[in-house]
Amino acid sequence: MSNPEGEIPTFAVVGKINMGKSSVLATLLEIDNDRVVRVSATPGATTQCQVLPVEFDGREMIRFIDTPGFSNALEAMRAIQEIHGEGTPDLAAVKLFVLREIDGGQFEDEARLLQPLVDGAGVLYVIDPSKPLRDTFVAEMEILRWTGRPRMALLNEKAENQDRIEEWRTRLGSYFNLVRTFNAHHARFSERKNLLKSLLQIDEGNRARIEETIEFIDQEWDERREESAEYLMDFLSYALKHRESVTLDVKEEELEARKERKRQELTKTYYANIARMEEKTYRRLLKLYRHDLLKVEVGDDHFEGLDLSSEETWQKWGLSRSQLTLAGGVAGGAAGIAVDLGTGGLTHGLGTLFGAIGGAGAAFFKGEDLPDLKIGMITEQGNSKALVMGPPASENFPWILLDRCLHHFGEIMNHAHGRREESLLSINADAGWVRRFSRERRSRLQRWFTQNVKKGAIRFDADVFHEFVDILHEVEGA
Ligand SMILES: Nc1nc2c(ncn2[C@@H]2O[C@H](COP(=O)(O)OP(=O)(O)OP(=O)(O)O)[C@@H](O)[C@H]2O)c(=O)[nH]1
Ligand SMILES: [Mg+2]
Repeated sequence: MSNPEGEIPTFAVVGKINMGKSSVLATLLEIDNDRVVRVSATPGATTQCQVLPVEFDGREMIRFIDTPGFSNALEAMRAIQEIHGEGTPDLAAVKLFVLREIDGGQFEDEARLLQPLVDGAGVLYVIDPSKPLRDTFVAEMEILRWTGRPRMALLNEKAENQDRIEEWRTRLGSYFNLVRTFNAHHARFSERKNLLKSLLQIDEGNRARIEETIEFIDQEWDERREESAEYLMDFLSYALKHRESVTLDVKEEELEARKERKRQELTKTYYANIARMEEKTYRRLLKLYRHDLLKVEVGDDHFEGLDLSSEETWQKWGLSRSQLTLAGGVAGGAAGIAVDLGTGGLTHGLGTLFGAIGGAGAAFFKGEDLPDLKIGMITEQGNSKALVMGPPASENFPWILLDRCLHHFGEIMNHAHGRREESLLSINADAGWVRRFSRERRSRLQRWFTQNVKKGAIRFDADVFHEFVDILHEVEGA
C-alpha cells in the first residue's frame, strides 16, 4: 500500500503467549476470521508477525502487528543484558539481540516479536490481570522499556479476579506511558474507539494521522447505522404489507376439516415468509458489521420466543396494551383490506384460526398485554373464494417485529469479533425496547406503520428515517 505522506504509524501488540493478543486485535479491528487473525486456546497460536493494516478509501492509515508471544522472557532478558554489558541495555542492544536470534536462534519468538519495535513500532502490551504477577512478566516489561518505544499496557481480563488488578496497575505504571483496560471479549465500539484515541497519548508525533483515522471510523459507523435503519424499515414495510393467499376449491370451501387444513397451511406459510425476511435482515446486519462467524436463525418453529406465532412472543415483545391504545391502532388501516365475506364461515373460521395460532385457544387472549391477533380473513377473489392472511390487523404486530429487530441489532453490536466460538445470536435477553419509547416516538412510528399496512408504495419519510437512526444509536450505546 502506498503511503505518500510518509511513515505509517505502526503498533505492535506484544505480551506473553496466550494472553489474548490476537483476540484484542481481532476485536479492535473487527476480524472474526481465523485465517486472518488466529485465536486459539492452545498457547503459541501466533508464530509469525502478522501485519494488519487499517485502510480507508484504499489508503492505509495506521497499521497493527500481531506478534508471537514471549515464551522465555527471563532468559531473553539476560541474553540482552549480556550483549549490552555494563549498565541498562538500550535499543541498540535489543537490535543486536534480534539480529542474532531471528533466524533459528534460541530466542526466535522473542526476536520475532521485538523486530517490529526495532523497526520503529509503538507497543501495546497485553496482560491478563487475573494471572499472578511473576518475574517473567517483569522481564517482559524490562525488555520493552529498553526499546524506548512509546508504549501502552492493556489489561485484558480473561477471568473475574479483581484481587490482583491494583498490583498490576502499580507495576505497569512504572514501565508504560499509559495503562488501559480492554476486554477482547466484551469491548464495544466506544471502547474500541477509546483505545485508538489512547494511541494519541502515547504517540504524539502521529497525532494528525491518528485523529484522521478516528474520524474515518466515526464516519463509517454513522453510515452503517443509517444503512441498518434502511434495512429495518425495508423489513417492517414488507411485513406490514405482506399477504399470503390460497384459493379454495368447492370441497375445501364446504368441508370444514379441509378448510381448516388450508388455514393452517396458510398460517404457516405466512409466518415462514415473515421469518425468512427477518432472518435476511439480520444477515444483512451481520454482514454490515463484519460478522462472519455469528449466525442467526429465525425459524417458524425452531426457537421458542422467536416464533412469531407463539404465545410467548406476544407476551414478551412489543407494546403493552395501554401503550397500544395511546399509540392508536393499525386496525383502522387494515379494515378496508381484509374483506369480510359475510358468511357464517368467517366467525367460525377466525375462531379456529386463532386456535391454530395461539395454541392455547381462548386462554391466549386472557393475558393483559395480549392484543387481538386478527390475521386472516376469507375474501372473494374473482369467482373463486380464497383464504387470505395479512395484512396484520393486530396493533402489536409491527411493535413486536421492531422490538425483536432492535434486540438483535443490540446483540450484533455487542458481539466482540475476538470471540471465536461459532455462535447463534442469543434471543433470551430482556426485550422491551419499544416499551421504553416516548409517547411522541410511539405515535410517530405508529403513523408510519399504519401507512405501510395500506396498499401501494409509500414515500420515503425522512423524519421517520431519522427516528430509526436515533433509536439504533440508543441501542448501540445501551
Ligand atoms: N474469557 C476470555 N477469554 C479470552 C479473552 N481474550 C482471549 N481469550 C482466550 O484466550 C485464548 C488465547 O487467546 P489468543 O488471542 O489466541 O492469545 P494470544 O496472546 O494471541 O496467544 P499466542 O498467539 O498463542 O501467543 C483463546 O482461547 C481466547 O479465546 C477474554 O477477554 N476473555
Ligand atoms: Mg496470538
